[in-house]
Amino acid sequence: MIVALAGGVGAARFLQGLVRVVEPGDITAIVNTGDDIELHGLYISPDVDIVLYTLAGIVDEQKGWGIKGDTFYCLEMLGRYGLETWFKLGDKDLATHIYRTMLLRAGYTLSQATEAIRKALGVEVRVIPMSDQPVRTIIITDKGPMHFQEYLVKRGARDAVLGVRFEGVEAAEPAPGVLEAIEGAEGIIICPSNPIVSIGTILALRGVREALREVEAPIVAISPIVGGAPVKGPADKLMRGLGIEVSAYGVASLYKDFLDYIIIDEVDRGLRERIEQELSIRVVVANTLMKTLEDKVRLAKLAVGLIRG
Ligand code: FO1
Repeated sequence: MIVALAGGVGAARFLQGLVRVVEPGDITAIVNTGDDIELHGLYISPDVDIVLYTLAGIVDEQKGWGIKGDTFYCLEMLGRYGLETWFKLGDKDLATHIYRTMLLRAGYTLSQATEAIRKALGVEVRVIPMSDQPVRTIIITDKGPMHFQEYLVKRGARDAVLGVRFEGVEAAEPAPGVLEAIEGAEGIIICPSNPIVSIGTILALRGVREALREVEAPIVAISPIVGGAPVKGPADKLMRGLGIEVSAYGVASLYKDFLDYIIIDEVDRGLRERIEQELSIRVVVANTLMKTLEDKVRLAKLAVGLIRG
């Protein structure tokens, strides 16, 4: 089994390549749920949905989230009732959130609800939300603490970041199967996701970092930072806010206690020696931008090649 630690868009794009290199049934994706939010009485799990929609072939490829060709009539109507509409929930997307919320109210755990959605969408990759208990990523800014989606989507990541808090993480457990998947993995891939609020959340769960340190299987990360900037999202602002160098070196430093290999982009070739010498992580230089399906497959082949030797 190949295990992938995943956030949203970057991870989902990488997984599109991975399913063409490894049997989908031999892949387990452990997905961040720190971004989850309740809006309009519905439970929304953005990263889980991004991964599921992408693997089901129904994602809006341009945006990387939501369902392609979706309409927004429900949201428009909610706006007429004076409700907040900054989080763009499409009509089809809303069906997922209604279904998930129904299942949760009926007593399903988040991982059981995710499994039901996965099956209905015909996704063969095993997708596990990182925890069945709530963990909320709170960004501490100069305007006060706020939910990650409020920081990113509502306020466009414009506030100065002073810190990050994972509310509830002490009480939360990794979801059933998370530690077992890591312990029994043939190899582990840290997807090109935000190292603070996507992968960092998963690593903050009790026992996850320890399991990664102890596992014998190779662990490979793909840097989401290319040429000093994230391919997508606010990783630079968050890393800078926490005093972490915004580079592939900075990413590697966050994983240095368990990582065997990091794949960095050709433009970052100059960081190779520093990462290898200071952090003792082997560096592979490649084109990491995933524009076409061929790019995704090539990157997945490289990562799997490092695992399989
Ligand atoms: N991202 C946005 O930038 N704007 C949105 O309005 C938005 C809506 C949305 C709805 C459903 C969903 O599953 C994801 C959505 N996202 C939106 C993406 C999401 O907020 C972030 O990309 C992830 O949480 C980051 O990992």
